[in-house]
Amino acid sequence: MDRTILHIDMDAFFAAIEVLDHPEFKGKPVIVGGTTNRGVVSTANYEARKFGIHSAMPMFKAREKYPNGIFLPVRMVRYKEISEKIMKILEDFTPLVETVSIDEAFLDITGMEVLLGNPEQIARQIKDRIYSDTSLTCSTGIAPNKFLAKIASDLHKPDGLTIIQAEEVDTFLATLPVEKIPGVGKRTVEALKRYGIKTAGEIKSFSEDQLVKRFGKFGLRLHELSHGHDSSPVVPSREMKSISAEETLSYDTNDLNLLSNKLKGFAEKVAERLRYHGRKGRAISLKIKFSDFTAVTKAKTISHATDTSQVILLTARRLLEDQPLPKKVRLIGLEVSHLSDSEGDVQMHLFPVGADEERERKIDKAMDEIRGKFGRKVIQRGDG
Ligand code: TTP
Ligand code: MG
Repeated sequence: MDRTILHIDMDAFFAAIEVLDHPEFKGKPVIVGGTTNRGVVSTANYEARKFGIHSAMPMFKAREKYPNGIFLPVRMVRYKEISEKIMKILEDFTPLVETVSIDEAFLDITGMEVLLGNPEQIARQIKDRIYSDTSLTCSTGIAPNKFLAKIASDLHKPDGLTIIQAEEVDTFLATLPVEKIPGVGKRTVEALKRYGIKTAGEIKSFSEDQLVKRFGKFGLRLHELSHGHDSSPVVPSREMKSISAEETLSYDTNDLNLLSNKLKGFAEKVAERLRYHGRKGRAISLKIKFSDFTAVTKAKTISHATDTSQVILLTARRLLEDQPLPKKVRLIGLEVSHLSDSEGDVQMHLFPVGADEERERKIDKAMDEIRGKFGRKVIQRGDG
C-alpha cells in the first residue's frame, strides 16, 4: 500500500530554545554545549554555523572559530519540556507519531487528506501550529517512506518543507550522495568509492547478492534503499491516554450559560477527534481554573465508552451544574480519558441522561462527513 510519511526535525533545537528564552540573543551566534574547554558543542544556531561551528566539535575549537559567540551550558530539563510540548502537538494530528530523538519524529499521515488537505497543506498546518504554540521553527520532509522522508526534511533547513513524490524517487536518488544514507559511515563510503560509486542511485548497478557478499547484512539494506524502498513502519512511541480541549476565557466570568456553551464546542471537538482516531472514552472530566488561579477537576465515569458529542456534553454539563463557583472562572476545559478502541463496540446504549446514543452517532457521523468535505467552520450543532 502507498504510504505518506512525514519526518519533522526542529531547527538548531537547543540553541533555538536559548534564543527563545533570551530574546536579546536573537540574530547572534549562539553555541550550546559543555562549557569547559574539554566539552563539545551540542549544537550551534545557524548564525554560528556560518563561522564553521557545528555539533560534536570540541568547545575550544568553537571558541577559536568565533571568540565573540554566546556560549551557553546545556539545560536539558527545559529542552525536554519543549520537546514534550511539540510531541503532544504532533499527536493532535495523528496518534501515529514515532519519536526518534528529542527534536525529531516520524508521522504516518497516510489517508489524512480527507480531513486535513494534501500532504503539503498538512505539513504547513503542523509547522504553523508548532510555531504559534512555541515560536520555534522546524523542517519537515514528506515521502513514501521513512528513509526518504528523513532525507527530505534535511534538504531545506531551516524552516524547510520538502516533498519527494513517488515518481520523483529515482531522479532524487540518482544525485543523492551515498553518505546521506542512514548507516553509511566513512568506511562504507570509501568502499563504495573504490567501485566508483558516489550516489545512492549508482548502487543499483550491484545485485543484491553482490552487496550482501561485500557488506553482509547491511548490503541487503543498501540494496533496498538504493531502489528507494523502505518498508519500516512508523511505530507509535506512546499510547494516547486522553483527548481534551480547554480555553482561557477572554474575561473571568461565572455566567453558567456562557460556560455551558463553551463545553458544547469542546464536546464536539473532543468527540470528533475520538472518532477520527477510532477511540472511545469512559471518563469525562471538567477542569476549571478560577480567577485566583486555584483549580478543580471533577470527573465522572460513565457505564460504557463513548465517542458521541452529546453524551460527552451532557456528562460535562452535569459536572458543571454540580460544581460550586465561589469565584469567577478564568479557564474551562473538558477531557475524555480511559480510552479504548472503538472497533467491535457496536452495542446500542440508551444513555441515562437522556441522549439516544444511536441517533446521536448518526448525527455525528453526518457532521464528520460534511466537515471532511467542507472544513470544520461550516457546521456546528444547532441544538443544546
Ligand atoms: P539535531 O536535530 O541533529 O540538530 P539541531 O536541531 O541542533 O539542528 P538542525 O536540526 O537544524 O540541523 O539535534 C537535535 C539536538 O540534539 C541539538 O539541538 C542538540 C542535540 N545534539 C547533541 O547534543 N549532540 C550532537 O552531536 C547532536 C548532533 C545533537
Ligand atoms: Mg534538529
